[in-house]
Amino acid sequence: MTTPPAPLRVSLVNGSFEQPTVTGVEILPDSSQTQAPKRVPGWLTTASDHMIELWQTGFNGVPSADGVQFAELNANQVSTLYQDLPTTPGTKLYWRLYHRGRLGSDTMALDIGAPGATVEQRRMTDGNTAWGYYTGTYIVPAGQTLTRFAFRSVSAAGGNRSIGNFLDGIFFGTAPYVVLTKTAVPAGPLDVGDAVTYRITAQNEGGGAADNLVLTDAIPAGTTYLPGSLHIVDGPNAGAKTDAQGDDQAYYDAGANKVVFNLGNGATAAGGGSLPNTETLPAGTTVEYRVTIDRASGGKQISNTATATYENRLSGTPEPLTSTSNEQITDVKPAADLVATKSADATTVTVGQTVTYRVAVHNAGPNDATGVTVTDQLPDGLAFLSADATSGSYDPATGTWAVGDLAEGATATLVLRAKATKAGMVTNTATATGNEKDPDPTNNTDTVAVCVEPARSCCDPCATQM
Ligand SMILES: [Ca+2]
Ligand SMILES: [Ca+2]
Ligand SMILES: [Ca+2]
Repeated sequence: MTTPPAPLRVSLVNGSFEQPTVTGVEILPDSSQTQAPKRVPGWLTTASDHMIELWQTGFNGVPSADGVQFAELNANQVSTLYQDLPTTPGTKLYWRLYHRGRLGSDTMALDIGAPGATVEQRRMTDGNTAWGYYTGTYIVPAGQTLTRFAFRSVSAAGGNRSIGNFLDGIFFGTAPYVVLTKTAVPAGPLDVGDAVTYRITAQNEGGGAADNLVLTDAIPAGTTYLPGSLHIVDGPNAGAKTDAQGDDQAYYDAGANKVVFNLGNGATAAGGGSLPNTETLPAGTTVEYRVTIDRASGGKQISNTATATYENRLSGTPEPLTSTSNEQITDVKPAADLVATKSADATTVTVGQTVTYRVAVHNAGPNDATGVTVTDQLPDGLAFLSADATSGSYDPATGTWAVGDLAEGATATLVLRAKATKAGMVTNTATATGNEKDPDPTNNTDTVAVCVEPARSCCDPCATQM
């Protein structure tokens, strides 16, 4: 079953206050002030002047908790900093953030809910010597298609509510949600023996990163893995990978007949890495490998799905998750292995005698054959007498035996008689062809040689001696 579509992705914009780049401290317009040349993307404030205060790490001796910038909740006024995000009711949202006091212990509240009807989720008090780290979850209530995620200043050391409450490294969003898309190139229908390239793209349509991302693809039934074909086409650590296990991020497991790719930022031979959501680079990662189509797949379909396992680490305990790709189906054209055999009843004859050839064409499968033709032109020195075929007919003018259809496992035979007209070695070949792909062309031809000796006359002195 294909993984169902992701719930609406929720992901804060500029949650770590890294944009725009500031020097020291700057008080800048919020994201509603679209005419301002330099403003803070993503964030809105209830302050009437629409100003937000960003700090560069180290300013006044305060280091950032995440990245190189952070925010002070109150710029010029007591206010609330927020983002409104479209949400799918019933979705579980995860949040985490860093909070710190400025002059002493500052207190702030996290409010989440419909705009105008937010509910306090947590009250946080932190001193000015270290960042406090907080995490939590929130289930979007029925009917709530827009959710406000808001920070409200409650109190600040020194009594000035327009100073205090540093914020950084905020995440508020949906769990990671990996979507796998699989294609086969070429699309088909293909022939037995053809190579197929499977290409699988993993994208994280969730909010949080997909951690420990491992993609596994069982080699589809009816195909054989083509050694040396593992490749990370784009994404972290792109390039060719070896079939061996333990030396790089991918391997072919011959015992289980599957390929395994450890993917994402920081992936190694030992395990999967982290794939951020599609709004963050890299926006996904693509791998490929190749197979050849087995003879047994003739006239059938090859079906293949890939699977990814990963973890949601947005809350304390990693939550294991799984995604399955779309089912990729490739049609395989029928194939028929025709086998020609030819023999002569006698391989030594005398001029004037009849040479009897027995020609057979067998269909070794895997599918029924159509339009089967055996070409068996009588060579110089043999004059056609008669032909008896179990199916179809033989045309001595062209040397073509039009067999017609030949079911899988069936054999058609032709008895071909010719008169030897001159002495010498006569070599004669039969070659079978059909409409279907022949997976083994080496057995389509058979040759027999017949020695024609000179006729003995009654006047021949040699003959009279015998
Ligand atoms: Ca930051
Ligand atoms: Ca390898
Ligand atoms: Ca053949």
